[in-house]
Amino acid sequence: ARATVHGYPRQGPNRELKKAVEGYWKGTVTADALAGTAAELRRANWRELARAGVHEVPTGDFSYYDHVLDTTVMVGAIPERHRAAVAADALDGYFAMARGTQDVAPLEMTKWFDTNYHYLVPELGPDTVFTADCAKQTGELREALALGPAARPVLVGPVTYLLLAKPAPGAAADFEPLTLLDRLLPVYAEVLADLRAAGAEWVQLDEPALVQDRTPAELNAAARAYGNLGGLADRPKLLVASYFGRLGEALPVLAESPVDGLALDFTGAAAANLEGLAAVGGLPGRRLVAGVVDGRNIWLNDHEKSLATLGTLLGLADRVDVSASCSLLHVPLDAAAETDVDPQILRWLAFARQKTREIVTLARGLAEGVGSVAAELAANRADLASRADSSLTGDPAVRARAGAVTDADARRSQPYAERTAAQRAHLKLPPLPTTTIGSFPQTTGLRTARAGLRAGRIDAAGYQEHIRAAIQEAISFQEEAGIDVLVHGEPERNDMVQYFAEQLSGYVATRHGWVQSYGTRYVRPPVLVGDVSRPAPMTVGWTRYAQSLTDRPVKGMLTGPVTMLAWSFVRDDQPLNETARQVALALRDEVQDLEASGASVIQVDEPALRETLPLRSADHAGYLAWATESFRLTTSGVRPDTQIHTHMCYAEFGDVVQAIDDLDADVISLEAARSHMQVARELAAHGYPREAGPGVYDIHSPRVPSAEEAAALLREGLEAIPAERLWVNPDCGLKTRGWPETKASLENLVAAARTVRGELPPR
Ligand code: THG
Ligand code: ZN
Repeated sequence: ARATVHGYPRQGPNRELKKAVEGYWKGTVTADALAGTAAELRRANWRELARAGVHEVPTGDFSYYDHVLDTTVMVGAIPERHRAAVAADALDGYFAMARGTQDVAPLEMTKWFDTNYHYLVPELGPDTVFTADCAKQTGELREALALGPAARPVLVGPVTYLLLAKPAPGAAADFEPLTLLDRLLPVYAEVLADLRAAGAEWVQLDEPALVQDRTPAELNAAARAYGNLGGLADRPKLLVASYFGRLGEALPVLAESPVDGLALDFTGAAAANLEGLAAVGGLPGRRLVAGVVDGRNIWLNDHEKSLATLGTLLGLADRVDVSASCSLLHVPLDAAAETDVDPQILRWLAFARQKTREIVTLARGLAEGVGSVAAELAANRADLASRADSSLTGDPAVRARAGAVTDADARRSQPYAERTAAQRAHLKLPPLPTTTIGSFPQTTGLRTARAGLRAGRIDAAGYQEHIRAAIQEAISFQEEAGIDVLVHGEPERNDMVQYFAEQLSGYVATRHGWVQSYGTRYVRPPVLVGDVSRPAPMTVGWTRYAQSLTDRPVKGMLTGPVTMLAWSFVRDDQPLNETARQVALALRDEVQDLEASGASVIQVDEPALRETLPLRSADHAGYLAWATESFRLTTSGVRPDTQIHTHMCYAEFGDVVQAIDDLDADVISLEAARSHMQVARELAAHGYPREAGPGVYDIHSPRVPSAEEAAALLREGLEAIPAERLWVNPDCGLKTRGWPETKASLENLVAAARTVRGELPPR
């Protein structure tokens, strides 16, 4: 048995890659310097892995921006609108596809399965012509081989690549990219031949799309793809990898195909792959790469359990190697960098570096017997026991409270139809009320103040002065602009999940635990370590301060329990729904404190509700049940005349529209400007009975919408939703925008609302 990994964090210990790429965009780093930094980061990873005892290192997993975009380049599927830029300069063309330019829109970005990583969506049509461009893959393979270790190129597999694509502009909306498979396979064949010529013994083809529900036609395509590639004469050995769950009906398809090995996920519920593998008679004469170390959460591996799984697997394949379940891209680099985390807790955590050592230990234990790793196993047992026995993870008061929750606790005291009248009487808003989603521009002044506070250049009082000034500015602007329901603008929050996690007991925040979210953007997901409670109010002070500056209602702003889990590393020692319930109860206290301090409108955002939907439809109902219950538990302790808002950041929500209704929020704001109020029509078609604010201002671009444009969208919205239930707001928060365009856009939004109010029939 040998140790390997599917992929490694790309950014470097101090996010050197982010700095180099952003420097290149600004013009302060040359293309040569960027290439040099990137090559050095790759070499450092390979050296680190080889020194740790990894026998076969991955190559091609590195990316300047995104590995799916790299695959688009590899197969030559450059969209028509980007071809001139790519022809003029490959690197600038690459970034043009990723970020767009003045003249052309970028590729769309979306979530990589159920992770917090975003990839760039390939655009394919009936006219797409594929051509092989192997330079990146063969170049990186040669670099790694020159350093010494065995190396295995990792590619996005052809079936997953096509399943992740969308119809190109101009193609029919129902065009299925998978129909291009026969055209794509010869290009993969060429890449494989080139990689073999460059020295690859093995090549890994990633097919995570096969852990989702797949139709017989899609499974048939997978069988054809691997029948074809496996049958090539001039090819390296093929390792097909799947992860993020169990393969189910796709497992026999892959096991029967003429490939030389499979890499399977055996963590969590994907342990079902073990029975699946046994059911097909294993992989006699072939290689199995066993993903027994969780590649997307940060908890220590249970070595005894993993060795038991590996022992069983030994009987099911010719050769069993050890890896993480998926690329280590989804975890931070090094837990040892976290000098502020309680050492008692730190010993339970494994980031990429620690996971690599775990994999090496397990491979050695499997190859040479457990006696060869006795010390490591003893330490692992002690670390696990220290977590199981720790008083840091359990809070009897929290458990008692969560255990006593009843169905009634998660229900408002009055149904929507009754409480809406109370809210109208209480709030006295005009028809088509205007509001914003919550955040206002995070200026460099604010960011400098936050950095200054961290570095000790300014003290807490000085920092609070900055925040107060920002709130004053936000309130006076909104009053002048004539907005009806105001926000304080969230100047005190960097990342909202991080902000709340830092204040809740049971959560641990990291300082250096960066994980790539998209391109050069990273997040530091906090860790849910123990039972969650709220030692003190988290937002009440700032909201009350904002309310003291105005007679108009100021919305309280919170992040909901589902999103607090989705963007964190979650506990693996209790079911997700229990953690969700604890977070919901902590947030419920905040909601009630906001109400007690005078807030009559409170917004609880759930941008991650849709993206956290399980990959298999059989698991949807169970997830949506606890997700909606935890939202209602958060929001249902208020008076009938207190209005609960929620917000979600996307336009596609067909598969969760019933769940949105089940949240029982009074008002929902959604993205809609780009799709011309499509969501308003979908809500109406569903019979959604509550108030809604489909966005009339696309905040994803600095463009200022005119008042006429916003009014036109509003009239479209009115065709689906009656005036007494329609709100006027932007698509999303304004954190990433600048003040000048924000002010101009919101003034136009208010003007549009006034114009359209004037067109309403008298009541
Ligand atoms: N917070 C968290 N996860 C998220 C989002 C979020 N996942 C989905 C989506 N939003 C991802 N979007 C972004 C947008 C911007 C940044 C990261 C993810 C970003 N990051 C800064 C950077 O890399 O320079 C660092 C931010 C910081 O200092 O914390 O700009 O909103 N949790
Ligand atoms: Zn949003």
